[in-house]
Amino acid sequence: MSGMAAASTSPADQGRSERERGTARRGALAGVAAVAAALGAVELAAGLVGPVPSLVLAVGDAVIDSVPGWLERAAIALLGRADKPVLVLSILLVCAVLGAALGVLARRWFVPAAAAFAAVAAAGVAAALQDPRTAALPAVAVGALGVLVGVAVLHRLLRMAVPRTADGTGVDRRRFVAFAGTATALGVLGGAGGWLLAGREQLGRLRAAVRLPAPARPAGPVPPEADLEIAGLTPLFVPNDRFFRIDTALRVPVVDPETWSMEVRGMVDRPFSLTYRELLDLPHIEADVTLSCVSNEVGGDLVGNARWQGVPLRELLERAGVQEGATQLIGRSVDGFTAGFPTVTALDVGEAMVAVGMNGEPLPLEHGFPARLVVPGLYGYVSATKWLAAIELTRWDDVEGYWIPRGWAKEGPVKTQSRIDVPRPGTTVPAGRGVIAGVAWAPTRGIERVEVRVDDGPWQTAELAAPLDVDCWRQWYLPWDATPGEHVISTRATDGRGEVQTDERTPVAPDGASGHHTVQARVRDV
Ligand SMILES: Nc1nc2c(c(=O)[nH]1)N[C@H]1C(S)=C(S)[C@@H](COP(=O)(O)O)O[C@H]1N2
Ligand SMILES: [Mo]
Repeated sequence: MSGMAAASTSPADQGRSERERGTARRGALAGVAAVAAALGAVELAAGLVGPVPSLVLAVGDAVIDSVPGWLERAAIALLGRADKPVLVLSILLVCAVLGAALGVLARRWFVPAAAAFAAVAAAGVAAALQDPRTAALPAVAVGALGVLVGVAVLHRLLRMAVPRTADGTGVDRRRFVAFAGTATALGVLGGAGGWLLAGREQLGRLRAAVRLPAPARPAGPVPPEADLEIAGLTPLFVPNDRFFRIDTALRVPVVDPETWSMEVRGMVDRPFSLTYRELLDLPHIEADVTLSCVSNEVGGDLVGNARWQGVPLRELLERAGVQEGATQLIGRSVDGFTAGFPTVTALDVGEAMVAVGMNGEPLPLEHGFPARLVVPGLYGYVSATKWLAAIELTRWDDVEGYWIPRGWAKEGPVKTQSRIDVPRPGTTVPAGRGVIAGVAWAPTRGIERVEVRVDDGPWQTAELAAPLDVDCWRQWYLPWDATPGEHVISTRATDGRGEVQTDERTPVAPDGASGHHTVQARVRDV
């Protein structure tokens, strides 16, 4: 009895305060989950919408702009390059603490808490509007979305968290934790997604603002006879958004051209580096070059042709002064990918270049913006390094490019190939006057002749489109009087040196597929 009397609170009081603590804790959790969900929605929407920056980063910018200079310098001195991540994490932490406080508050005073939530969002929007690139209406909409999501999550969670009966039953902890956890996880995912999108979005704008200089040595005009424009035939120049893409990058490296630079280094007398601006200011060439992947099967579509613009490798190597014995040129990407080929190729093939332009535009992000290598006559895996960071001169045996230890040949010259595009394999065409058409390539050697054979007939010489350059593929066609039934059509090309494409079938590994492309065509009676 005395013990009871000594206790300052009755068991009933104790129970109540425990319950109180329990719901306060759940209120705080609900607030944090609501903030996470709201921020996720906001960041994802901002990333998707475009002319709205991340609100978190906007607040960060506002903080940087408003802290006194000595504090900023102290932060940089203390944190170094971690200053920005630390700032962002601090903002997220402040948001979480604010959310927890609002969650506790909201148990009793929901409307004032919701209003405070909206005020915080408004502050974020206001910070975003400081950036002249921000569009006002979408920014407000993004902020409103955040408030909506946050307040809805908070409301839902509080209804789950606050006991409906006096004895504290009616709270399903499992459901509460599951809902809060899901909201938080979705928020984190949304935030991460928005982050990735926003980087691309910003970069897209920087890229769109780039003006490529007029090339000092432009490629010639394209005569109309160079593109046959036959329905179903691949165009002479494959549009950038249809150009095949091959790389090891899970997500496209986001390289800011304003801070990017590339180095020419290794076994050279005068190593140097170039900013994007400096690269644009050097004399440019243009070249029509067909790029092929070593993984392209016979008849496959991992091959494309584009008009590339950039600075000849030869110029850069002469400036750097290649040393005796530097027999390999390694292209190193910002993401660590490497590809190496003989230095003599870079010196002999005048069109080998550090490319900044593709079909009249700055390189698309997927194709290596801001700069990549293009080397006519070599498969991409040994030559065409995208998102270029450095050109390194080494001895041939000292360094292996990314794919070499993975079972691919060290040297990768492109094999002569001819592909049938029309008729498409597996389609049925009407009997009568028709056409067989395709493309053939042998970069650095050129295409001299293409032949076509139907069933067991003789090899017939196809008509070739006007040639542009030896590095560029050529379209071809053969008028065909199609008779009803099943047919087997084959093609082979002869390169500019008179060498006929082999019919020996080899797999893509280790050095590219060979053999004739053959399609089955069904011709129906009309
Ligand atoms: N940084 C980087 N560059 C790269 C690659 C890569 O994985 N990473 N793949 C190469 C390969 S194997 C090919 S075939 C070409 C394809 O270029 P594209 O995607 O522009 O068509 O890029 C080359 N450059
Ligand atoms: Mo490739």
